[in-house]
Amino acid sequence: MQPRRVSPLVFVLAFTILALSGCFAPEDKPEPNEVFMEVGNVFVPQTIEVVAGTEVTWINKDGVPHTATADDGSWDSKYLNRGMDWSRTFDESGTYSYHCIPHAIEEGGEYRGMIGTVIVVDGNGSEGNMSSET
Ligand SMILES: [Cu+2]
Repeated sequence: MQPRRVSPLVFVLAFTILALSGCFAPEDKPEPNEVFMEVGNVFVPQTIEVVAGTEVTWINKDGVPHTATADDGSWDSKYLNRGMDWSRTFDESGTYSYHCIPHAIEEGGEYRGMIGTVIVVDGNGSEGNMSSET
């Protein structure tokens, strides 16, 4: 019986692809309602758009702690270590700017560095149809 021969190159290529993907889970990508905190102090995606009522989950994929903290201070994940997650449901449409406390600096009300944005739109497509503006 002929032994199955697979070129060692196949293994090398497969390993390289997995290694380059950041870890050994090839499908480790954020879901539409997820934001990853990743190596290099970045939120991925940096801007996420969701329908009102969606629960957004931040997951720390990095080895150092991060936070997701609203620029206006109205919500805060507190420090998340690797593998930890935190969720918040966005019921009101609008644009929510947030940052990571240890990796962003504030200058004149604007944050720079590890920053992100959550854009919340109305589910029925009637953006701007808020109760305050009749
Ligand atoms: Cu951070």
